[in-house]
Amino acid sequence: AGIEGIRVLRGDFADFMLDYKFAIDEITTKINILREDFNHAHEYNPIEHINSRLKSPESVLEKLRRKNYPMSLTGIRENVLDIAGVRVICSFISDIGKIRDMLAGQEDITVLKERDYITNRKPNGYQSLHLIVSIPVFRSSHTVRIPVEIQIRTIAMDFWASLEHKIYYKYQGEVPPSLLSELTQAAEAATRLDEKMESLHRLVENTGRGDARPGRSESLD
Ligand code: 0O2
Repeated sequence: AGIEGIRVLRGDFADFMLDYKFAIDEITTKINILREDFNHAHEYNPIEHINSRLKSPESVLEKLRRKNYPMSLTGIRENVLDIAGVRVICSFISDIGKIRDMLAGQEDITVLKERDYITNRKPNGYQSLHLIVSIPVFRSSHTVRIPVEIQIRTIAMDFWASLEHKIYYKYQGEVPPSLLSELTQAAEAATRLDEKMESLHRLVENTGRGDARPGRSESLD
């Protein structure tokens, strides 16, 4: 990791990284609460699953070097905003905005940055809503605000992104143009599938919840 990198890795680095682990724990808990509460209130679950990852010290240092950020804990804290990453996979496109608003509206969450790659998809076809938020982490001796990158996308968007990621790494960034064009087409197919699922979902929702289920009375809804 280089001499400076090794110096950074020593000492307070483990403690520094713990802040991000705790921030992931907090955001994950918040999302799990929203999932359970939403399900309780609406008998509908907008979240398929949640993943999280803590960036490895090696990739933190690699990013510092690549982007020429200062090699210090402050340099990392201020510039590398995706050390804590949480990915929320939703059932339908319309769930993405709901989850975003429910998180962004919480008092202790501050939205630092937002990138909407759904309205403005990337040229390769990548779609996802990215939020960089900050959240207070209460340690035994102090409180600190920690950035967390939250990616919110549908199952189809996630399916595409994970395959694209594998292909990109396999070709070490030099993906043959024909494959790139096939991938863009696959992204369009994913969008069509999402749109179809969204319209089916609306149709089912509008059919009248509970009507088709035996033993349920109107007044319970
Ligand atoms: P990993 O291993 O997932 O963390 P920066 O993060 O500062 O370099 P930027 O532009 O601020 O770049 O971030 P951006 O583009 O909003 O989001 C970066 C992350 O989004 C990536 O993290 C990926 O997880 C995901 N992402 C962005 N574009 C693509 C894409 O074209 N294909 C796929 N599969 N994922 C994408 P990392 O750090 O690259 O990787």
